Amino acid sequence: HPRVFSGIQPTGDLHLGNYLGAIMNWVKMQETHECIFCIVDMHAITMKHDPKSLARATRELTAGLIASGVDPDKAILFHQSAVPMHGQLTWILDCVARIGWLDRMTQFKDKSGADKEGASAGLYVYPVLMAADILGYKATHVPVGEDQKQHLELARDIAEKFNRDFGVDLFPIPEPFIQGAATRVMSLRDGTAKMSKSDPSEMSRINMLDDGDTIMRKFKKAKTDADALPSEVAGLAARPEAANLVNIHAALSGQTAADVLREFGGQGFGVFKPALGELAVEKLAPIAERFRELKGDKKTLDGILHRGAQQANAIAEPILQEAKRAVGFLKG
Ligand code: AQP
Repeated sequence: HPRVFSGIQPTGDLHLGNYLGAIMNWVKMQETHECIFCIVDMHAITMKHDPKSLARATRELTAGLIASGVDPDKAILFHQSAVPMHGQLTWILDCVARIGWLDRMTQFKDKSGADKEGASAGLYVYPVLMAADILGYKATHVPVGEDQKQHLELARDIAEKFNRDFGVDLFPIPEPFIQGAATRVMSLRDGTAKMSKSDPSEMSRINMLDDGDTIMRKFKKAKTDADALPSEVAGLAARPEAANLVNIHAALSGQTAADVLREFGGQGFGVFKPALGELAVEKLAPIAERFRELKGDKKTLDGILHRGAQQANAIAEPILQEAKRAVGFLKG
């Protein structure tokens, strides 16, 4: 039966790319599907991190997700390290995945930078942990941004190989669910780089907690060409910065890019940017306000995560047992 799994790392502040590429879809899907949303703190330690910040970031992200509309009464919301399956299934899947497969992962190449030898082994097997996250719940649909497509394909390969190698039909092959008008939100400074928390320039991204003035300023200063907006989507083809702003508008206003161009085609950025800024402020300000109310309430947040972890564990534990049996481990 259909089951949705998706994860997000508690590293840095939520930005508009996370919201439009992932979280907005989570909020929609929780109305129609069984959903499991995971704060992937085990993924967050693959890079150098500070333990105190990680604990704070995990709570803050919980608050941020709830403020964005994730409802712990409709979806399971928990942190990864609280459910033992993630680590245990990863080991089994490490032995299924091939080194050649991992060598092709572009995110490792990007994140390990120049010093590949000095990167953690965890960063290298990161996609296998992600496969365990998904397969350990027998998830069928995984809403993600486009940047995660390659990892999802790897999870599919691992599921198929596991089923084939052990002659079982244990893991469903998960489908990526990449949807919305902004599946790849780009930097406001460079229309060819994705908006990301690790970009050193604050002007490159809209943070979910930016105040109204900051949002307006960032959009007004966003890099663009000097031409007016085209009246048709085809006219955006060689204009990555313009395309990005139009897609952001479309995603925030719940329209298509064509709709946005029907309204703004022929207008210059002097008109479009402030309109986009105002739309973003209107959508994001209530989220930021709810976030501020929630984020100090440690007890409530920890309670939500604890309950979510119990619910997640109840689903994952029997699946882990099936996987252990399939590879030939005796019952403990
Ligand atoms: N720019 C983006 N456009 C669309 N979707 C995006 N996502 C991230 N950036 C964009 C989606 O957000 C979800 C959570 O991703 P994550 O926790 O893995 O965050 P990330 O990819 O590490 O975020 P960053 O900002 O991109 O971090 P760095 O800078 O460390 O690489 C995922 O569904 C992702 O697709």
